[in-house]
Amino acid sequence: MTTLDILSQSDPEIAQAIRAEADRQRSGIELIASENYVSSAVLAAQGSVLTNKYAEGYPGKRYYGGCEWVDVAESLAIQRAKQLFGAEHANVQPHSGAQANMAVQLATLKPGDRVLGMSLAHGGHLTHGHPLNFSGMSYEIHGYGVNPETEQIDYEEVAEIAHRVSPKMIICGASAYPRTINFEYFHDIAKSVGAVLMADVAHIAGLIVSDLHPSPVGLAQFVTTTTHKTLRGPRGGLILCSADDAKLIDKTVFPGVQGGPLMHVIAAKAVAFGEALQPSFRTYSQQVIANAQVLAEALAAEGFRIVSGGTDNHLMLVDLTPFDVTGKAAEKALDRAGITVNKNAIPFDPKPPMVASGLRFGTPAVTSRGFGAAEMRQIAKWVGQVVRNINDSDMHARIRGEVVELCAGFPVPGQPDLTSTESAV
Ligand code: DSN
Repeated sequence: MTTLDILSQSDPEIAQAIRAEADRQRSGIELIASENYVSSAVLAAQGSVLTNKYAEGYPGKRYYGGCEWVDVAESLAIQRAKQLFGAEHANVQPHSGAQANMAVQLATLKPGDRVLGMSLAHGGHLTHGHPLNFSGMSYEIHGYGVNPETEQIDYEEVAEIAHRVSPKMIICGASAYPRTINFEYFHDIAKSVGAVLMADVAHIAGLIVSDLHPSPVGLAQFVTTTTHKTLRGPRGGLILCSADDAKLIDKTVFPGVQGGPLMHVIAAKAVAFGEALQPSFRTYSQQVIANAQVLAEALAAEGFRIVSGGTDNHLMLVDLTPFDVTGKAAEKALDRAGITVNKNAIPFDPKPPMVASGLRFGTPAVTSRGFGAAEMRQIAKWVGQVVRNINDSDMHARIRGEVVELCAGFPVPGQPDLTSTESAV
């Protein structure tokens, strides 16, 4: 009897939602750039009895008894994170990337301090200073974006703004930026204006630990990341810093912004970090990038304009303007065809974010299930057909059938015991 069978008996409604979601993940093509499929080992740790334990504090210094085994798990997670990123200190407790960013900002800034971050409209993140986020509410935010010609970060412009506004903190890192980020340049700019540099590498962490993207460790005073995107771990956050800043960061995460750590998630982080330390993870990351490049070229061949002309990492932004279709309409139509993406603003987008002129595509999840160049070319063909025939529901349904057929040949990692009895497809 599987754990899901047990759940089916005690809570059939939730069990059915999980089965249907597993079916959705298995039978569709997942191209959301921030998603991935974790291994069975990561799932086992996350779904374990460690969820029962309160462990406020840090290994060896807890406010509760009975922490000897969760101390083992957290110590392993810390040691593996340090090894993976080559960092002096790791705090593995942030529940999310947003909380990791909040902790670093709270540790280093006072309300009203000036912060320079990449604007969300050009690929940044809510926690880098959006007015509706704690960062935008607490600090005086200044934004930088991409150059209108190259659609890439204009480092000279960043330097010019930094000298003009003298920020206390500069944030680099992005959620929708397909090009290599020059952390040395950001380090030099931050140093020249005396700003703290925070690098949020949530999207590219897996590429960094695979030596396929330059690392900000040693250049940025603080490095934050989520653990569930290209890093392929459980949903959560991580902060890396020097030994000198260790105490400051630890006390800001707990008790500063969080209470009890999620020990089951921390154990799953340890498992994922262990997996990322294996040579096979680098091979996986190489394939993530290779797939992204093939997909970008094949989408361009279908007539799509690829923002900045291509990709260096795991994602690309596609401008739908040549097709006179919105991101919102394309996302819905592709969903009907079994292809999951998200609408996304393109730089200088005249449309509001909930409509958007573009789509963001990413290859971490499909690469985890074994898709390669041939599948990327096939996906681009389907995307072209759907977007050219945006209102043809019959065609979308036909493509959905073909998608299901393709997906049947590529098992999703981590789901051996979720075989459905009630298919959602
Ligand atoms: N929501 C994430 C993404 O999709 O990139 C960022 O936090």
